[in-house]
Amino acid sequence: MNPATDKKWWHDAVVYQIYPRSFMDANGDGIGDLAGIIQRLDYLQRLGVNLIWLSPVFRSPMDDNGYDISDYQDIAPEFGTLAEMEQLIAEAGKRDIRILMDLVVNHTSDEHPWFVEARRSTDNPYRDFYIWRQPAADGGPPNDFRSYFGGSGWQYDEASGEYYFHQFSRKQPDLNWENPRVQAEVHKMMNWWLDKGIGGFRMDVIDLIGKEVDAQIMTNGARLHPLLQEMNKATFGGRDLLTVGETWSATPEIAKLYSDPAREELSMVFQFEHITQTWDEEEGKWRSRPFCLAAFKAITDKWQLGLADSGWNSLFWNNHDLPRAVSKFGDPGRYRVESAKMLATVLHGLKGTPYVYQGEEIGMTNVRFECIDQYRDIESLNLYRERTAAGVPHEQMLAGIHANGRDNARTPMQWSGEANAGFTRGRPWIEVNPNHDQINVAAALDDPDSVFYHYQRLIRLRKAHPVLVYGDYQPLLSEHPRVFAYQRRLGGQRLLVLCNFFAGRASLTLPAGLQQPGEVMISNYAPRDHWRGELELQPYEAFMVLLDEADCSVG
Ligand code: TEU
Ligand code: CA
Repeated sequence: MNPATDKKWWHDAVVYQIYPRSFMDANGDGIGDLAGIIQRLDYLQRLGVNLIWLSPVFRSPMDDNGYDISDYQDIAPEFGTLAEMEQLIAEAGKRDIRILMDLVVNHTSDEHPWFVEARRSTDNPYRDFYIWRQPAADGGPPNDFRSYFGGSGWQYDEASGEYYFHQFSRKQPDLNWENPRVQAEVHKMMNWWLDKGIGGFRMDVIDLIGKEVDAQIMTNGARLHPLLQEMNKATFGGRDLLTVGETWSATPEIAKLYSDPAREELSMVFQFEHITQTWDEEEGKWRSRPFCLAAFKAITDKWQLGLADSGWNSLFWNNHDLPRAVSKFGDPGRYRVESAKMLATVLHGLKGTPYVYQGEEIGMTNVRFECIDQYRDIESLNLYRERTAAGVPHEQMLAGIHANGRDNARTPMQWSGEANAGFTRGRPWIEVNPNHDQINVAAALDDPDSVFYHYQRLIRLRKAHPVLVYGDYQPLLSEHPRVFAYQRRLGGQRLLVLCNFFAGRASLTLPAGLQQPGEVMISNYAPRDHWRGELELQPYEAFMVLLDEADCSVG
């Protein structure tokens, strides 16, 4: 990719993800809404982000908090109205912020008119919008595919005596993307939103739409990339927008298929290897494995170097499905501020587009509800029930939910130390994290040393320094057990990033060629005036140095 010729407006952008149900409640019903987001746009402008990834706000029975859509061209009443959505797009635009809508088209809600029609009879014109199969010989599900949310992936339909397929909840039937009418309807809907001036799409589990159900091939089916090329041509292609696909199955090679501009598919994808390496082989996310820096380094090297020449990386620590960054990869206790800043420095120094999940910019942490009834997430509740029924001890499942459950990300945004963290005047749909008295936006804005201003500075640095956007990535000190270090090089410019991932001190000596004078761009401790000889980093110490242009070859 030649920065001179292939520059994109979003190459130096930073995206902020909003989970609308938990961001800001303007009308006191305890549920976040569009009016609440509009109220907080000045805060996001102050942070400096350029795009908002808005998790679904479409009409939905909320079986999976909006990832089960019953009308793609209307807004869920609890979130607001179409007029408010258009106002959000306009008000954000005034602040140079564009909106990415969440495109959830691997499945719809079972209350979507397409499915209501499809269910009427086997010869209904919408029947083939979904995936139906005869029962197996024993009258049971056609095969043993398990839903991600527990139970079989097949739901029996009394009326027709057939089963329909759903990879998520039974209220999220999978669409049949082999049906050209499905493709055309989705393309029409996407253009309807594009005509409203949005900045692009985040695409939910997009690696699943090319599935071959009878062969139990769910990800990376043969039709996947042709479907995305057709979608590109029929909708956002040629409109210079940002599109990012959620692809749990991607490898660097596959990611290049999606994000090589010459292939006219997507701008980038979310890959999750740095997340799943913290999951147990057997139990998956329901049993955590300790964070392994060596594994994280290897994964980061692979993706940074793998997409160096073509394609583009997305960069994130957390989102609405994942535990909070500082709790997962840092220290939510004594070194919460230092480790939150370290994680931000590591991520925003890499090549690709950084994503900030709401609350990450103030160092919000995981929550530990002691009672399963305090949880709301369909995945956690379903799997808790299924696994404890199968004999897994309550304590073990609760520990899994404490570590990796999705509600960790979904407790209300902490705006102040007041009641309900200033999120609502009503009763929040899910309890607020009790530590909001300490961790909240008001306190962060009052404290010049807060995590907020560290994110603000990183976002500004990305705008000011092309080396942070286009510089080649080069790992350093790869064998160091406690420090993650790398450099970015663009022309004669070299930017050095050094990060201690642990609460203990860490000693290191840089290659001679990097012990050169330079300017500390950002640090979570008092800036150092040199990095010659043996250095001893403080707990979670992290800093970036722009080395002087003089002779900077690696020793
Ligand atoms: O997520 C896909 C997905 O597989 C995760 O839901 C799942 O939780 C996994 O175990 C990671 O923790 C997408 C959306 O991001 C998620 O919110 C939806 O629930 C899901 O698709 C279905 O739309
Ligand atoms: Ca509300």
